[in-house]
Amino acid sequence: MNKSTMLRKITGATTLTLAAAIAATSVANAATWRYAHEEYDGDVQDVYAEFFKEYVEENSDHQIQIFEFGQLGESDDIMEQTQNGILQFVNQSPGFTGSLIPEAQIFFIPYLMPTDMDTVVEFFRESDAINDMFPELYAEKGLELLRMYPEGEMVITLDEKASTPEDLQNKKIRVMTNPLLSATYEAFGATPTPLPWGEVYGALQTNMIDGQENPIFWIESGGLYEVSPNLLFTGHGWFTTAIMANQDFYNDLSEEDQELVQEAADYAFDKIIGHIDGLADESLEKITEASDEVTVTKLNEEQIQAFRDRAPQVEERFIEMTGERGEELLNQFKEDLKAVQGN
Ligand code: 6CS
Repeated sequence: MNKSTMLRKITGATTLTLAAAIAATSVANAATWRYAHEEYDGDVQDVYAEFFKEYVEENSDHQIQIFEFGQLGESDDIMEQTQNGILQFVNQSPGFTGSLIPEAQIFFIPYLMPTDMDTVVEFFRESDAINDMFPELYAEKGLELLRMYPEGEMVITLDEKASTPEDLQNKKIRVMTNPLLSATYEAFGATPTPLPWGEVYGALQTNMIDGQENPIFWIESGGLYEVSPNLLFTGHGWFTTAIMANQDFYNDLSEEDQELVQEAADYAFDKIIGHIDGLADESLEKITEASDEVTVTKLNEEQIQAFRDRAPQVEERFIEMTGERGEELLNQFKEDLKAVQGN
């Protein structure tokens, strides 16, 4: 064997060994990350999760395994599993996180958020309260907050038509399990009934409760209109949600993987904004086509004012519950809102 053949053989062998070593490392580094959310196939949180998965899988060797509502329990269960490190990612809404992080209840101060979708979206993109202050609050609970995003405007559904706070007297309205949302419905004149999601349809069907609130797409996809057919548009808030990671898991990721996760969250955010655009109108159309029983009441400005007049007491309750930090967050929230509303 001449010298150059020998050299080629050695170099070839080294290259092969190196390639095998690199392949082995990348397989060893390729992980399957578990991600749970609170909704069903094709709902907003599921669409977000699918876009997140698509980005991660197209841009790395990692895989995302998505768990939908019910596969691992209720919303509080998937949060606990994430805090314990069993899950790497969880999508949980402030409606439930509010019992863990009281400041997250800010989304339940009625009439704080505008109704116009473009303004709401710009607020989520630009707000310092959302993008700088909230991550610190979540970090205290071992959570890396990746993104907060809106799902749709809140609509009340009832057993009877209603248009005033007086009409809500003695109505048992299901709320998500945070105390401030109960304060909102007390202020609106109703009797709030906190329940986890899994119990809502049955409770409406058996008249244990008289109504509930949710965005229209969810009222349609969950068939809530079948058992709670009178829709009331009060314009009092948006259903907001949040995607986060277990913080120890996130901190142990390489810089490259942390960037990948952040980029995936941003990619899914842009996609979900496109997805929710027009979704409420489409869902309302499906509902009215599917049922003759459904009534739709959209309050006018004067009627809305009767509900809005009751918002200050809820804001006071928020400050009582959260102290100086909550007040600081609220001030920043309002400043950020003013900035986007001015545009
Ligand atoms: O009302 C609820 O509890 C549920 N609503 C929506 C829109 N998503 C998940 C949540 O659990």
